[in-house]
Amino acid sequence: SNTPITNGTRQLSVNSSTLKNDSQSLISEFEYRRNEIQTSGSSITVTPKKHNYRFKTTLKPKKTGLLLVGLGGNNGSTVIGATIANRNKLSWETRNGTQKANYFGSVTQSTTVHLGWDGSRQIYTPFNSILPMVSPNDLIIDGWDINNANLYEAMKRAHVFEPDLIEQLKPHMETTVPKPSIYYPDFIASNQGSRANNVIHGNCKKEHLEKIRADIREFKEKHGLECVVVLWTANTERYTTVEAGLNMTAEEILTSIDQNKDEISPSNIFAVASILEGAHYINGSPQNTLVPGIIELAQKHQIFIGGDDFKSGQTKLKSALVDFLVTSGLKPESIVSYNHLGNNDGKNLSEARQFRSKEISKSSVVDDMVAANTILFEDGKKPDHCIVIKYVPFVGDSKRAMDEYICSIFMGGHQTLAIHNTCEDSLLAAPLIFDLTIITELCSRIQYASAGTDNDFMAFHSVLSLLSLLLKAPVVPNGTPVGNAFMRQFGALTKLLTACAGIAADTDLQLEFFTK
Ligand code: NAI
Ligand code: DG6
Repeated sequence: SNTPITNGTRQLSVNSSTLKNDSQSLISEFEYRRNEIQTSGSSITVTPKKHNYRFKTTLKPKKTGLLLVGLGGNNGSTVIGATIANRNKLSWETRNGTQKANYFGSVTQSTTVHLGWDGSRQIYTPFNSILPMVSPNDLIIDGWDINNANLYEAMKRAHVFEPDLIEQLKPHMETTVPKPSIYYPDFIASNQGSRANNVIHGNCKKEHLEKIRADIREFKEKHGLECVVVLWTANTERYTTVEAGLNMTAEEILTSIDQNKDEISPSNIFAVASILEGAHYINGSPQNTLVPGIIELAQKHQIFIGGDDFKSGQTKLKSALVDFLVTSGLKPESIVSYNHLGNNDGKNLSEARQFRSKEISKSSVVDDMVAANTILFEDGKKPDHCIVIKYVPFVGDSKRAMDEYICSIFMGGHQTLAIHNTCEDSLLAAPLIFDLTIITELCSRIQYASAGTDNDFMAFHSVLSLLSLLLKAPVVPNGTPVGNAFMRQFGALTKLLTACAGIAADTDLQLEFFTK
């Protein structure tokens, strides 16, 4: 097909006999090469296999709405302010000069993908030019918060944007007040109590569920939306109990809500409400919202769910750096990660149960890289890995993350790396919120089938593990390995996009340069 795919001002044409473009959808044939492995003791048998897939991608992005739980928080107000600033091409004065709105830090908006060599230079194309995607500028955004500050006040309270930008955004934001939300004090830190002045009344969890469902329906109808994503960027909750009779099956979770059980958290209610209303649900915080019963419910309703916890700064770097160290044959022995921050997230995490949720999600990120190298980690013992988070109000949203990595190197030596990362936390997290939404919407337009058969096209698994790149502790379908290594995750995403676009996967082997 030579029909170009157009996204904004960019056009990408693919000449391939295995691609059909009927102007409504693309159908591509893809040969997936994957080794079949058998192990027995210390011997490994590899059988190269080919699997033929067919992908069907609807070309027209859906009109998409994003509902944020925690809209009045630092991330929520930054997300909404940034879309307004970009949509209106705002620029503002800082002490370092004039700054223009951008989407730096967003994989979909600010990265490129290698396509090949045109004879004189390497050719890369923007990530969002490979397949049509929703622009963050076009997202309709609203949401809930337990605090009633309007979004101008919320933005000022956040201390994320420069004063000149905040004042330019004021007329766009001061009229928006988040919808009242669900507050069960036992789930977030007790120091958040004074913030809870915008709550849905009553103690009946079933009624709370119905209220949130009605909010989602009303939002969808009001804006004529074809796709809604509900994303939790509210306070980190404590873990909830996971046990038979409570939340292990779809039926159990619905019954537990009916029975008003204490262990049903606000985020459980939001996830269930979303699924029942046909809205995809993403958990940007570390708590274990996506219990087995919610996963089963999502599968029944064919809704995407993703989680847990945005991988924005320290953990993102760790997921690239430890992969690099292990791939270099160096053995990380000790990883100590300190954080101090002074925003409301830090305040909430200063209590033990909420800290514990975050400690779990920050700690699991090196496991796959350690397991990948049995030469370095012969005895299977993982590196010592310690996470510390302290609340220091003065630093506000400008989080300090300090890491010390100690590696065993050649002949008994040690290499110590010390990293100091200072950054507005929400300026790292907000771009991920756009990406999570945009990739989820895109995946709702992609179907796959086994090529050469009459099998019907099917949607991806409800647990959308492709979102792993953006999440610290990826939730994956039962029995699937969790991958955290950053570039492998990025590769999985870009290879899927190019496969859907009919572009033969670039192996990165670059044979043409050393076989001349
Ligand atoms: P924040 O504390 O500024 O915002 C959270 C908002 O949620 C607050 O406005 C609060 O009033 C509201 N809230 C609490 N419970 C609620 C409920 N049940 N319903 C509706 N609203 C509720 O926090 P921030 O910095 O925006 O972070 C949000 C979440 O994202 C936190 O859980 C944080 O751990 C997580 N996160 C943040 C990252 C970052 O880089 N900023 C990265 C990774 C995760
Ligand atoms: C302290 O670590 C606060 C947390 O909410 C983090 O800022 C957030 O989870 C980002 O984590 P990371 O490890 O990706 O920087």
